[in-house]
Amino acid sequence: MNKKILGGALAGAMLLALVGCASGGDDSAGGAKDPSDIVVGFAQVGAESGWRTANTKDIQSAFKDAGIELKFSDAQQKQENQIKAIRSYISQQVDVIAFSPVVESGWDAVLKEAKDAGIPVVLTDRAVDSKDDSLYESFLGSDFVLEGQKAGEWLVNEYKDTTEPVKIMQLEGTTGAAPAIDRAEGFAEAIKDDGKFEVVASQTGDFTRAGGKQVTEALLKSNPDVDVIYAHNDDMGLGAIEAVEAAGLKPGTDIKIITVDAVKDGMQALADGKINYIVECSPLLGNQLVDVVKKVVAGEPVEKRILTEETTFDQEQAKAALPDRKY
Ligand code: GZL
Repeated sequence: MNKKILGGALAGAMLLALVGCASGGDDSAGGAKDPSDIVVGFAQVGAESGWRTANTKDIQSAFKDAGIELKFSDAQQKQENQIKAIRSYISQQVDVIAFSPVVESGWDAVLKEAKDAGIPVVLTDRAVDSKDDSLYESFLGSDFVLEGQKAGEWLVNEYKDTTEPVKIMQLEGTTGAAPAIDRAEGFAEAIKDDGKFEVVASQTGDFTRAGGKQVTEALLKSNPDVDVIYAHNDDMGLGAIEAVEAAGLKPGTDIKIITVDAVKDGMQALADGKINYIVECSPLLGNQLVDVVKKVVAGEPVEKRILTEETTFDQEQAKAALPDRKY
């Protein structure tokens, strides 16, 4: 290449480099972007429960209202599918990756790939057990241990005037999932000092209605005299109701049922007296996630742990709350 063309090429390259920086092309340094220029990749767990459906709907509508592009994937409750989706978002060079880890473990490698690619990650709903919290900007979701404690505390109070043994069947969420691990831990913590309580059977129903029904049918055969069913979510509790009725028993009366979530179907069963107590777990994380994404893109600080507000419902409270429930 002769000197004249070489000189022109160098000048052009320098000009491009300047323009690139000037137009904010280098996002790694942060800097507010118009929402319409932000692209987020979201790797959802699946569509296993009423809670998940409500969570997906809320996140999609929040990003639509914010004018931010949301690439969305449904992993059908398989970790390998979530990892594939995250890798795809990395190759598409999205501005932020958000996801709800289906299980706690096994994320460090792919989260390091995102970090090395300069793409910030936000955890929503469920946590990871990684020791390196530099792998994500923030974890936005409920305190599942507290949810389990609230369920156990209601049970302790419900049986405070009896000394008879109380046999409990526990329907666990997805094996290895943070809400399953933590709700079991919190519940056990709350009942441990009262010797009349015994968890006589505990098995995963994978957070689904079908799983709750199948497991309850099986466990009732081997434990026909259980007094209480503690289900880690409404959907498994609704499946348990079907199994209890098929066994000729009255759910909420012959066998008390406690669940977590407070989705519409669960609240209706509570109002109808088939469930006795529900601990709320809010799926409405969309607006908070939009807020975190905007701050992360703008290079503003975000809290490492953002808790969601939630309450509890007994049967009377459910009747009053049902007309206004959003999900
Ligand atoms: C809890 C969420 C759980 C719900 C289930 O935040 O991860 O997963 O309790 C859902 O209904 O399947």
